[in-house]
Amino acid sequence: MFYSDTLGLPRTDPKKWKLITNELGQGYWYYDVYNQYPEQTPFVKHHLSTEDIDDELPSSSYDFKRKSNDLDEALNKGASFFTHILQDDNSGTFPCQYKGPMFMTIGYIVSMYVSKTEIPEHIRVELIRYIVNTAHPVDGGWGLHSVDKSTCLGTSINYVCLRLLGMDKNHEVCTRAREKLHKLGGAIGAPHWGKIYLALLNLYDWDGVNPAPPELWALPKSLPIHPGKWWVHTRAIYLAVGYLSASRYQCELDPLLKEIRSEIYTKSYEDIDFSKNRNTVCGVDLYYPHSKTLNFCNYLMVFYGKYLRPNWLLKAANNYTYSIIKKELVNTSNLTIAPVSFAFTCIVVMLEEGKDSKTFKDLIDGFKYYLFHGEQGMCVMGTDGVQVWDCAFFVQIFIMTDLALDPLYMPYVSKAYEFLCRSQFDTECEEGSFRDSRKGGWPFSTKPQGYTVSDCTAEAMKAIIMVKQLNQYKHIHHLLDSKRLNDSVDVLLSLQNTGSFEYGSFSTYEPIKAPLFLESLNPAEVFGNIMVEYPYVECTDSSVLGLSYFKDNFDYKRDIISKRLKIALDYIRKAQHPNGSWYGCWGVCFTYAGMFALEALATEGEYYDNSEVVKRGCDFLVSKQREDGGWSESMKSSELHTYVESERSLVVQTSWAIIGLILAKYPDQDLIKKGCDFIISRQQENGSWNFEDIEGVFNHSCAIEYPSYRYLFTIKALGLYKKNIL
Ligand code: LAN
Repeated sequence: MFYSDTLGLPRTDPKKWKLITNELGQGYWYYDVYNQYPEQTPFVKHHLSTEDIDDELPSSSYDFKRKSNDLDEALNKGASFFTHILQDDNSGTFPCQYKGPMFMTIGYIVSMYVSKTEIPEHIRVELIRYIVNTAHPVDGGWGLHSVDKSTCLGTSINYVCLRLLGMDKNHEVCTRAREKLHKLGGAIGAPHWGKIYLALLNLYDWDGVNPAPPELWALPKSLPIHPGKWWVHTRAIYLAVGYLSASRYQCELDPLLKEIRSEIYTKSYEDIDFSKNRNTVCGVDLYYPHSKTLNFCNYLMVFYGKYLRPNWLLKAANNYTYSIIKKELVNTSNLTIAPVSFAFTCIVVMLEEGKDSKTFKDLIDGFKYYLFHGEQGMCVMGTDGVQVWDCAFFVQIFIMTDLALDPLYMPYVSKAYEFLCRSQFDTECEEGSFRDSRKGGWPFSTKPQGYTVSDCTAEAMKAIIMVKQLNQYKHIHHLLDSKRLNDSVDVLLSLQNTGSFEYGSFSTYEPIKAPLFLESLNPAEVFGNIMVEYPYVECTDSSVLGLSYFKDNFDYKRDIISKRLKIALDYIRKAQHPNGSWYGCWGVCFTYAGMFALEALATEGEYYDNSEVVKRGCDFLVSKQREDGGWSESMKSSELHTYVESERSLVVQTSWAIIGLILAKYPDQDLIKKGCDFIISRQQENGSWNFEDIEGVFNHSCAIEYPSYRYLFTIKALGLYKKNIL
């Protein structure tokens, strides 16, 4: 069944993999040995390079009432490629491998290992390939994300993954990685989450892991440090980690784990005093060092856990934690919010209900929605996909560029619209699960995942309104009535920060609920801004776009929306840096935020020639254009909070800059044309654009890929150029 790839590693047969998706956009990979499913879709053929699909690409004969030129051709070829290759028929979404972070796959491996659940052979082989293929080419280690330097977190956990997956310690890949790990001081300096994974595997002592007491959940709800006020991700992760660390759960020590203990440290395991290493973090990993306050709190919590906590209280706290976990499993159709919390939750469920329980088995089965296969192998993704987010942009961009009127693309736009209609939340969360109202909102990935995001709601709502304005789509307008759009507006308004924190702005999943200085309790060491919600300029921009589009077309709450738009725009203006840029938190970086901010300001009538803010925003972008007409911002900008260029210009960043400039009505059209020419020059013969560099980021330090961006934003830039300038 298996053969070897170039590195001599076993690999599965790419022709046998099928991607199965349901109508809510959830997808999983199936190794179809007996050919039970129809042949591979164009997406799979392209994604795994099993077949050349260039001959299948349809071309448009639609008359755009303009003479065909290079631009038309580039646009049509790009649109044809994107829709044909990436569209998935069942769901109407664009599947992709949402990869980059190198600390997700371990969660799957640990959950399987501690519960002694066997990993199917075809998955095991591909997980190994992914880890091997992403090793640092120079030193053989791994970083926090796929384009990072090697760090102690990345190297220790991925080394452990390979060993648990069955790679021999004398395999060249392991030898190199171990050497690197030892140079980094060994696994003793792994940051908090690394220590937690290792402790669960009995490879680290809980005495060396800073505590996360579950009792915090029992504090009065009004206190600012109550976990219910933390950022939803941190909340979900520490909910499960609180239970695990207070129970000090470790799996049984077996011969393999004993061997690994002797491999990952620079001295013998028995000689390590773990309690002295709670705060030991390898220098290269450290992005957000502990504050003195955190160290003091940790000291108190350790003392409390060791000498003061009665057993009955621990039990009661864990019971309460588990009741919240159960509610969250209902809220998220057993997915929890994302893969890190998911893995920790799996282990808690195993401890509470046993590995033979239905709840546990269902959960383990759910890992399939986080696992995604690709040419480099299989990995756990950052979320269960990018479905709603990509579809919302796709619909908007195809309408904005008139491509949605082309009969060739109409079926795709319809399907994506139908998917968005199906994906709106129509129920509320369980009582007592510390969740806000979600009815009317949209998630980032899929409805089953269960979490409303501000900008995803705004972009999806805007896409739906745009379809509803086109007569050509009349037959599907009824799928979402205006009452449901009103619900979206209500959710969106409820997400705006209107209290004393960052007035007028929007955050991600909830409004800010606790003072921002709580960040000084951030225990994760490798990320910034994880403790509470923060104001985000991109989320604010998208929300402005959604609300202003709604206000222009409907009467519901018009006055309130106008007032809210005003304070949101004030926030956007205030968030601009003195050099005219905006710092972007979810894409790379100033270019990404610049595009969103300029688009939001333009919707409310602010352009280059009538607004000082817009003028400065444009001037900043223009100052970064390169000789070849492109932009080249690197992920380093996000880490360092200052504009850093990569070696060569990049198609996605160039598209973002061009979109911002066109929408801001920047007067120098030659400059814009140069950017568009650059985008076209990088297009391949078949209409595609190649992957060039990682596009997204989170928590200031971790890069993540958005594979659809190189189609969506190029098409938008070229389409806007054609419409507004030519
Ligand atoms: C995402 C992905 C999408 C992203 C946008 C919609 C683009 C953004 O505008 C708002 C925030 C959001 C929803 C977002 C939040 C953080 C996520 C979920 C991620 C970057 C994908 C993975 C990441 C998650 C936190 C990973 C787990 C790691 C932790 C540090 C908690």
